[in-house]
Amino acid sequence: MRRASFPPTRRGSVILIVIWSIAIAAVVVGAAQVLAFRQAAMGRESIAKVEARWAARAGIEETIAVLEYHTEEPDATNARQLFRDLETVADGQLTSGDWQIRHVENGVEIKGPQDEHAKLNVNTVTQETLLELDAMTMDVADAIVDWRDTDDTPGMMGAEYDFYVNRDLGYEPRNGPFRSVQELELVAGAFPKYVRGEDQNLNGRLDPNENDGAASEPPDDADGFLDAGWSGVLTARSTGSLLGATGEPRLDLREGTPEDMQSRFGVTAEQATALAGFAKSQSAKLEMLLTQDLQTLSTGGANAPQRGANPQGSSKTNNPSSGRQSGRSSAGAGNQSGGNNRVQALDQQQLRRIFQEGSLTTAGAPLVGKVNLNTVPPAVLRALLPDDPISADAIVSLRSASSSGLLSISDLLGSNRITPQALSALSPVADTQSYVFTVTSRGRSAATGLEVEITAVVDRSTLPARILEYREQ
Ligand SMILES: [Ca+2]
Ligand SMILES: [Ca+2]
Ligand SMILES: [Ca+2]
Repeated sequence: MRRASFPPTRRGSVILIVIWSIAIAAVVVGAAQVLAFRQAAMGRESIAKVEARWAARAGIEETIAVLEYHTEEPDATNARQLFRDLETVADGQLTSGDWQIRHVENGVEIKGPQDEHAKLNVNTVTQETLLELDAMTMDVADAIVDWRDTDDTPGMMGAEYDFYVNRDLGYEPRNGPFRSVQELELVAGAFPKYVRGEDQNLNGRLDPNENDGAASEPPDDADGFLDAGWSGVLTARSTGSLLGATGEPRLDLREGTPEDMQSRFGVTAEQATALAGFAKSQSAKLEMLLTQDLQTLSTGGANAPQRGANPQGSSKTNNPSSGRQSGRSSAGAGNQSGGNNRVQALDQQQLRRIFQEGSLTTAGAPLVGKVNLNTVPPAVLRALLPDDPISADAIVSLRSASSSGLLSISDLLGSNRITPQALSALSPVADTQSYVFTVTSRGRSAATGLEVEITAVVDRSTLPARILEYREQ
C-alpha cells in the first residue's frame, strides 16, 4: 500500500493557506459577532426605551383618568379627595416596567403631580406681591407687569417696547398674558438663575445635575433640596372653571331666576330676590358677599368702593344681557327688596353654596386662575398678605384642622383671626379648587432599569381634560 504524499514544499504552502483561511474566517466571524452584539444591544436599548416610555405614559394616563373623574363626579363635601386619589396613582407597575409621579414641596419630592393652583398666577399677581418673592427687585417686578399689560407706557422702573428694541434683543414685550413661566426669561432682568433656580429642566424634580454643586450646570448648593426659583411659586397655567363644585355649570347671579337660585344655593325667596337685586349692579362682585351683608348690597351697597386689591381691574362693564336682567328683576323686585323688611343674612352653608355653585362674571372677562387655599404653601399665602401674617397663619391652621379641607373661600369666615381686609385681598385671587396640574412621570424599564421622563401639563376645567404642554426626556 502506498500512501499519497506531497513534496515537503507543497505541503508547507497548503498548511499556510489553511492557517490563513482560518485566520480570515476568525476575523470575519469576530466582526460579524461584534456587529450582532452591537445590534442586539441597540435593540435591547430601544426596547427598554419603549418600555420605559410607555410606563411613564401609563402614569400620565392614570392621572388624567383621576382628574377627569373628579371633574365629572366631584366630591363637593371633600376638597382633599382629588389629591388623595392622585396620590394612589403616583406609583404604578406594568409587566414591562413601572412609573413614579413626584413633585417638590418645600424642596422635598413628594407623591403626585404638581398643583399649579398652589402657585401665584403670573398674569394676575400684583407688583406688591411679586416684590415679596425671593430675589425680586422693583425693576424686574415693574418689567413683568409691563410685559403683560397692553399699554406701551413703562412702569416706574419697568421696560416696554423701546427698551427691548433699543437693546436689539430681537423681540418685543407681549403686551398680553404670559403663556408659560419660561416666557418670564424674556423679561428684562428676569435671568434664568432667578426664574429656574436649581430646576434647570423645569420638571419640578431634583435631578442629579441639579444637586452636585459646581460639578455641572446649573450651579446649585448640593443640599438635597430643590430651590426652583420663581418657577416654584409662579405659574401661567392655572385657570378658572365654568363648572361648580358639584360638576354642574355655575349659575350666574345675573342670569339665574330667583327660583334657580333658591334651588342651587338653598336660599329663601327673599334672599334670592335680594341676590338678583345686588347682581344688577355692574360693579357687583361675588366676593362682596364675604364682607358686606346682603341687605346693604341689595339696596345699592354694591356700588360702594371695595377695599383691598383687585388685580383684574373692573374696566370692562359692557354686558350684552343687561336688558334681559332688568326685565327679570323688575318682576321679582316689586314685592321685597324695595321695602324696609330686612333681608335675612346669608348663613355659612348658603354662602358656601353660592361660592361653590355661583358666579358673577363680566362678559368677555377671562377666567382667572386662582390659588387654592388648601394647597398654597404658607410662604405664598404670606406673600399675598404681607401686612397680615396672623391672618395668613390662621388660614393655614383652619385648613389643617379640617379633614375635608376648605370647601369655599367663605369657610374663612369661620375664624375670627382672619381680618375682613385679608378676606377682601384674597377673594379675587384665591379659591378652593384646582384645575391644572403638571404631571412629571418617570417610567422605568423592568429589564434594564432605563428611565424615560414625561412632563405633561393637564387642564381638567373642561371635559375631556386637555394637555396644555407635553415634554419627553
Ligand atoms: Ca405693556
Ligand atoms: Ca429638575
Ligand atoms: Ca439645593
